[in-house]
Amino acid sequence: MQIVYKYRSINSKERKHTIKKMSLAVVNETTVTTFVEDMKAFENCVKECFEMLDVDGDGVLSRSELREGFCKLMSLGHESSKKEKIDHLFDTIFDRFDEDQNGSIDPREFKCLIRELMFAMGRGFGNSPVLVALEIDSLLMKAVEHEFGQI
Ligand SMILES: [Ca+2]
Ligand SMILES: [Ca+2]
Repeated sequence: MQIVYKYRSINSKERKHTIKKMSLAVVNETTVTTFVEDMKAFENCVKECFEMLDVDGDGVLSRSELREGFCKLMSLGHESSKKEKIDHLFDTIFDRFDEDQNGSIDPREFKCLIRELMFAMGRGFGNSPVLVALEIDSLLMKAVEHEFGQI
């Protein structure tokens, strides 16, 4: 007698939907600063982020490209109540870091931007450990992975 396992294999595409995009981590200021000060790890990460955000691949980030990836990188979430606040914050950041005022962020400007934002986040945490929910692709998650020697 032959048994047919008709439904044995699970479609891998369906499985992907169940994978969680958030992760809990404990961070403090040192987590962030150690990462930013590790030139090699930090630069690799910045480069990776830049390429991810540069959707049209022209080597610079337009306002909309940066806006699109901003929430993800900063792990700000997507709640609509925060949207206005984030828009305002985003505009301020974009204008400040677009040093040559050409309306786009080049890799050098991007690195300064990420560096400052990371330090600002670090100061926000202070020295006592803080439990945060992080998006897998966020910069803080990279800092956490760095702390555990994974990158
Ligand atoms: Ca671009
Ligand atoms: Ca620029």
